[in-house]
Amino acid sequence: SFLESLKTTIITAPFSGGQSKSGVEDGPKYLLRFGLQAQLKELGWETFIDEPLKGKNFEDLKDDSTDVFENCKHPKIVGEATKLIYESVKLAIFNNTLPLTIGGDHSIAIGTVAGSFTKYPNAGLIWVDAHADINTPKTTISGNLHGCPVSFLMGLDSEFYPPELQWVPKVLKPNKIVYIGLRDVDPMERKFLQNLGIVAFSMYHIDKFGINKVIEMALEAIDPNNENCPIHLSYDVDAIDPQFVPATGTPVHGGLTLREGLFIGERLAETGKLIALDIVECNPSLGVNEVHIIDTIAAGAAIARCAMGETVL
Ligand code: Z70
Ligand code: MN
Ligand code: MN
Ligand code: MN
Repeated sequence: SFLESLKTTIITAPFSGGQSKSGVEDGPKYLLRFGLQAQLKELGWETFIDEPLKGKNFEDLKDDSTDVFENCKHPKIVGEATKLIYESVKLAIFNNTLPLTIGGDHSIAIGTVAGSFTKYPNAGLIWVDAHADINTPKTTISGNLHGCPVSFLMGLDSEFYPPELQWVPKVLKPNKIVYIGLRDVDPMERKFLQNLGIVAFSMYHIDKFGINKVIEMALEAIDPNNENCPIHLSYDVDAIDPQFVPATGTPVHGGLTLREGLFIGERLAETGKLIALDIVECNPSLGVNEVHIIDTIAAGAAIARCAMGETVL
């Protein structure tokens, strides 16, 4: 294992500037109120909390209509927030703790992955999501930067980046990321996946092979020569079907069952290779009723626990 002992830093990332719906910034508060920290302690983890965005009011800054770059919305606050998260993840990981970053929208992974790969340059990234999040400032149709984190980490179309995001180290090679759960991919994103030869398992592959086989293939893809590469898991809860996880910004039908979603975490815990974990896109404001909110937050917390070693027996 890459950790000397079970120590984790829960990094709160209450940020919504990567997309247009408000409420996702409340994800960390709800996950903590649900008891996530105590649940991890129960699993034997010594827990620390870091709040890198504390004292910042990014919500108000979302009204700044000058914070645009071409079609991209809010590059300034995304650049500033992700830089703070990057520093926090680096500190956590160099202090021999596992950074568990709780979002917030998925733009925060710009900071988390840049941070973890700074310590572990040969790491592999497992991106669990309905979406590929590999648009560039040139290809994005929505202009939402939560649809772009992977491209910044790879340096795709890098001559066309907003100045506030030029700090991002280009740590990710196409053969070190693998996707699980895709079902809503933009045409230009699909081109990137094809042209770069990125290994991606859509819902079609999960139906065809089953989730266990898909994870085995995913693990093989990011570490083909069995070099004990560490793993960063970036988990967008919208990978799971909206019947189980309804309170999220971009729900897409036909997703993972809750069990398939948790199995990914359980299987990764079993590898002993996990070095960083993100749980993103829990948006309590988008629950139509209380049950939706509880189901979504409970699922987010359960993913974290499973990936951090919870077992039934
Ligand atoms: C689309 C875009 C996205 C999450 C939506 C959607 C991206 N490809 N990611 N919700 N979590 O806007 O670029
Ligand atoms: Mn995502
Ligand atoms: Mn998504
Ligand atoms: Mn969204």
